[in-house]
Amino acid sequence: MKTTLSQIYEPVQKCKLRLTLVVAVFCLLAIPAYAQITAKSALPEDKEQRDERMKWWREARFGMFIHWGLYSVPAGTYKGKQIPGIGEWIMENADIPVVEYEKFAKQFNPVKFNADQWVQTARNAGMKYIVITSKHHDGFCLWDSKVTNYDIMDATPFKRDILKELSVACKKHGIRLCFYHSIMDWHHPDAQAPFHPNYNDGSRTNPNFSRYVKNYLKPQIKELITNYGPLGVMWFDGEWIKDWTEPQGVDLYNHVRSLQPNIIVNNRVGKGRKSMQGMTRENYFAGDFGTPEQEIPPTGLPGVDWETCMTMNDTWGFKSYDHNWKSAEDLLRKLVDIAGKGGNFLLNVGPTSEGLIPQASVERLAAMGQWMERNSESIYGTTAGLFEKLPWGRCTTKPGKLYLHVFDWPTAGELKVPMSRNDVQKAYLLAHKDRSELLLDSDDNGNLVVTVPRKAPDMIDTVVVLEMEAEAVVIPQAKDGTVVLKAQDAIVHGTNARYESGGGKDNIGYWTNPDDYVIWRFNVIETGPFNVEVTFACATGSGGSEYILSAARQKLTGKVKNTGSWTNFVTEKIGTVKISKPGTYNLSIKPETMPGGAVMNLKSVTLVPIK
Ligand code: H79
Repeated sequence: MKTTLSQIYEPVQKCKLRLTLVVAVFCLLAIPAYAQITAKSALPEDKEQRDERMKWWREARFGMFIHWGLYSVPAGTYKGKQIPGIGEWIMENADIPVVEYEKFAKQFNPVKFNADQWVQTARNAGMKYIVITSKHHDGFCLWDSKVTNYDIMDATPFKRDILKELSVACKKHGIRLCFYHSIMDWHHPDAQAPFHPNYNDGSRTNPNFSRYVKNYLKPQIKELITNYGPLGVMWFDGEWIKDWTEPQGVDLYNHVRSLQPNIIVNNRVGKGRKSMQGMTRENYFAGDFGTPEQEIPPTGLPGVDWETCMTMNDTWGFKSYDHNWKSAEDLLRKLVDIAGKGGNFLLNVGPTSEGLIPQASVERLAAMGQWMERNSESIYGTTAGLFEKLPWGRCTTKPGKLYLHVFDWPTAGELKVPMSRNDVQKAYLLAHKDRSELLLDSDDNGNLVVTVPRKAPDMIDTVVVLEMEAEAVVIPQAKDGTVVLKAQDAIVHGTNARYESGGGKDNIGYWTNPDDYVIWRFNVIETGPFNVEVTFACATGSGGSEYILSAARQKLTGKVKNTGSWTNFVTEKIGTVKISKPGTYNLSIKPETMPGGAVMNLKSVTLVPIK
């Protein structure tokens, strides 16, 4: 019986409705390929259990792929010829016979390999997990496998269990260890080895393939899952071969989960993958997440887990002459683009046969790490941003927070966001330690306008954080058209200024820090020009502060005069503003200078319609 995700998650009677909804969403978005990934598991699991299992992975957002094996020895060149294609496919692409390829094992002696260094390189980049090739298509194993001698201990001069050393280093540095494992095997006689010179021949089968699965593939997976501590992910690949079937995929999925119930398995365990887009075609295939390869889906889908895997140059396994590196800026923006769509980024390195991650990769990872050090809050634990398209960049979100990732900095110093000013409590630059607040306003089209520095603080991606207001107070316009903004309704930003009342006071007082400012939000239905009147008090000797009053994106300047005492309030007209569209607006008062000990006691601002 085929079990769908809906059936696992919800009572049976709801199943049809949910499927209809899912289908409706697909039709709306017109991306039928991006179907729900399903864990068709013999282990019953409800939504809460699945969410719990996927939690660390969803929060991690950024991982390191490591393609390492014998192919790093030829490094893209065979018998003096540069072989086109991805480096780890050289055995297939150069038609190398098994016995010839095996000889690379004797040359594989990566004495410069340092597991600690690799893991630190990943961690310093901001990566939370590592997926290393326990075995790639060529069949060579990076650990001491009991079912073969074609491994690091028995076939090479190196004789160190690479996976063991990595598992120790990962544990030490708090990185999740994960294994990539190829189902396809060009070395095993019961798998694709006899297909030489066409190991990847999609039309051929091996009559002994099930023997390979039973006596070799599954025992190896058991070794990997039982001997290296808790693993994050089993990442299968090479599932497209004709011999591999969906029932075998389900069986392997359950084999893995039965050995470590909390492990996560990619969708290439089964036959659901739709080409390199990597997502699962329908609701009926094994695997926990989709695996777009070398591409970023045009949009994400709510509730669908996926991870884009990608190379930094044009190969996964090391090729000595591939210098076509993506820039650090490009890679970082890809990470942000992916996070903004709700996916993970699995970024590849292909170490050399000496055991070193190429310097070009190390440099790019370091640059990404520098940005992550200041901005990772906008990546980890975020979900897809609210906006599908933003003209200047991307957006990620967390409860109560929106992270605006600005790639193209607005030269006018005003960042426009297609949302209501009313929904936002405050804004600041994530990388600025003091988190000083940015002015917020609305434009005539109802866009939020964030006043930002004129020069981009970060050329690659400046993150502006919007904190969302819990409850929005919007002051209504009175029937006669006036808008009265009282001190007690103001949102006060800053350290000292606050509302005070009693003893003749009903005002914003203690305004002794000129960086403090106040904002009201108000509604206008009756449009037109308004006189702006400010009611304030200021003790003799403290006068002279100048301030900017912004209302509906117009700016007025005011100067506080002495009124005799802190409770002797006077009303002054400081100018006029014109509001031509009904809507919700801001009015803020921000000091420019404060020659005395305080700015003023501010009682109210009134907009009086000019009839
Ligand atoms: O390990 C790296 C590569 O060696 C391996 N996957 C990454 C993570 C890989 N990349 N490309 N390929 C394998 C080439 C496979 C291409 C195809 Fe197909 C296999 C074309 C047809 C069969 C997969 C299944 C893509 C379309 C259908």
